Amino acid sequence: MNDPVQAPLTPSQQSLVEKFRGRQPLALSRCISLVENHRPGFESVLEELHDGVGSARRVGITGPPGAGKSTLTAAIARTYRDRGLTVGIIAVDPSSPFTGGALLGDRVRMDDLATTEGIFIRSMASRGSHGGLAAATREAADLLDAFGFDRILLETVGVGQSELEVASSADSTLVVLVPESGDGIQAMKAGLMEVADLFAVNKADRPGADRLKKEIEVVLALRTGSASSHVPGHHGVDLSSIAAGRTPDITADHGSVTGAKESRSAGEWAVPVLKCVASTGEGVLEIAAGLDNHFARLESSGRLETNRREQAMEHARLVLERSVGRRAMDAWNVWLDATGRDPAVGRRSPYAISREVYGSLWPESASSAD
Ligand SMILES: Nc1nc2c(ncn2[C@@H]2O[C@H](COP(=O)(O)OP(=O)(O)O)[C@@H](O)[C@H]2O)c(=O)[nH]1
Ligand SMILES: [Mg+2]
Repeated sequence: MNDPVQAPLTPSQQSLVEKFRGRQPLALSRCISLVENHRPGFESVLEELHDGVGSARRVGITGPPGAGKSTLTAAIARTYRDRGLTVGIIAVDPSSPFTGGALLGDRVRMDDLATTEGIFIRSMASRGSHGGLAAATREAADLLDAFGFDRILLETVGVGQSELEVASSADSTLVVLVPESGDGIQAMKAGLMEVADLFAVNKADRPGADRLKKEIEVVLALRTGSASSHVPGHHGVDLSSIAAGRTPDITADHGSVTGAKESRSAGEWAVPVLKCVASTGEGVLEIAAGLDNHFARLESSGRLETNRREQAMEHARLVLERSVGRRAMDAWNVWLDATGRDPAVGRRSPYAISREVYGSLWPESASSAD
């Protein structure tokens, strides 16, 4: 059965880790694949490399599909590269334009190993299992961090619950919206207001950017107002719908993904709303500067340390959940092989079966389970 003690590295994993430490891009790529596909021993490799984690700054980039996240991610990466910084990018999107390889020019393609430019891009498919996406992207980002990238950008495909978890697992969360299609309303619905440390109003070359910027600012101001008053927070629902000039049903349940962002950012951080045109690079320097400011605020307020500790705890919880689940499935398969084909099994309740398997999982706890 699974031993809770971390398995030692196989000789080939040992050599992979050595090449990783020697900063060979191919080793980085192979480590990410190992982790992404949960191949045997992937946690041992992560543990082995864990010492190197912690110096990169992480930015989550989220927003509705088509808002220009990939374009903006590439543009931000370019500004970092111009400053001599190295950048690792994870695009959680199987259909990401990165797969076409066009965004950063022909030199840098998805999964390209051309780190000569100081940029490494990796696209990851979203996983179905509960909590799987957050853990998988976290671990891939840890590898980029341990490899030595200065900045890590995590782009999500949309704004579902697990994607917001991914975006807000970074140090700073950038939310990208566009003037068309009533994105301001969408933002309040999807809980984006809660996770944003900075808003980018992209496609400012199109009409309506100023209006959207103002809309977001009004809602942010109302939220701040309600946060500093002594009135229970639920009335924010009405305020945000008034701000949007819509009927009050739209934000009936804008549940927070990560808890109050106010406390995550701390230090009275005023969330900036910045216009940009990602496709031309206009306004992108300001966004990069805004992210720098946010990080500086996190550091000076002590919030960086607290956030990272909380994120590490959440990661540990996910790893535990994953280990227990794996062990349970091992026991399940053993039980199924031994007993599953017995016709009498169909007459037993699922609860009794589950209890029996559970008992084989932790034999010492079987007697006290009932
Ligand atoms: N007009 C205009 N188009 C843009 C801008 N930024 C991105 N786009 C285009 O919008 C489309 C979607 O961009 P993409 O980065 O793939 O969006 P994502 O789905 O959020 O990652 C692409 O055709 C981009 O070229 C912008 O600032 N202005
Ligand atoms: Mg994209």
